[in-house]
Amino acid sequence: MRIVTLEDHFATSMMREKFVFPRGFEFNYAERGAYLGYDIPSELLDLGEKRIAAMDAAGIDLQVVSLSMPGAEAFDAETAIAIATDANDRLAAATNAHPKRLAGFASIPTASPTAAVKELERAVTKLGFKGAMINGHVRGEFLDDRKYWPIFECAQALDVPIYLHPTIPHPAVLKAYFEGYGDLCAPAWGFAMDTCTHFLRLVFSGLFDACPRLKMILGHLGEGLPFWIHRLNDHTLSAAKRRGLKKRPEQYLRENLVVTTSGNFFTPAFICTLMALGADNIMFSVDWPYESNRVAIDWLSHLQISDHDKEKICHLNAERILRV
Ligand code: GRE
Ligand code: ZN
Repeated sequence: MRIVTLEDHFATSMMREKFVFPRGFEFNYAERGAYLGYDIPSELLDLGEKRIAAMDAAGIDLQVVSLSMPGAEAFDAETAIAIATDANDRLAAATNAHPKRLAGFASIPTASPTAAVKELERAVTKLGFKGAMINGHVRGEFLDDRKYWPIFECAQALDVPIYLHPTIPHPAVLKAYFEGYGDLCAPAWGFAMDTCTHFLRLVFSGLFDACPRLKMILGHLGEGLPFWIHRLNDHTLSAAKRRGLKKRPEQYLRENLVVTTSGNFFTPAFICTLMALGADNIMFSVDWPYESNRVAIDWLSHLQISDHDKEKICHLNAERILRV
């Protein structure tokens, strides 16, 4: 069975040199790497043989690769343009060298929505990328702000998805929720909190009424949102009307959201996601190199679902939504 994954990251030296982790953010690359059995920072820098060897060892056919968190979102417009352009050019060289094994999601300089639209167009139409990955808030600003909507309008017009990826929680949240508990602020919990809240702000802002065909991808089994659909919907029906939304909140989660399995290889949570969203809206993914290709594939191979659902999750949905 063809296996496509779409939350797999790389890093650039330019981004590393320019980024300073904020006080209070804790993620221990060395500890995580020791647990997984390889060095995360060096795997992130590879866009060639080492990456493909690790895919081969697990049986992954195609990775849709993206610039790692924090991505261009963490920078002012001028720096973000330089980082995104450099990252996209490097990624395009890799996808051109290995067109059957690697594809790309664009990095876009969100701090300048005009430049972000231009770069998204270039990445999709000239570099052959499959969509864009946005790493959460833009230095504390969420994308429900109307000034960012041209990016979503552009994605809808190009018929490509936007992958909303976690980032370091908003500075105020980092302080209020995680001071003294920094170990919880990243993949363990803070990433999901920040990303779910961001996605729900987009829903309640009316973005998906303005862009009804836009597909947004959330990783980590939808960051937990499938578990919340009933309670969320039940408690916001009148709020949604008051805000002038055209549909019930849950409808946007069914029509505009697709999720991946990245880094959430937990069968009870997967079954909930499958029941809540259906097999057409779930795509297998890993989150390399923060997660192990082998662990992900081992989990997948033990999933007791129908062959047709597995085909959808492993490649048919990605082929439909990303045209890979
Ligand atoms: C991820 O992509 O899931 C990730 C990062 C950075 C640190 C940890 C992590 O981008 O899991
Ligand atoms: Zn990731």
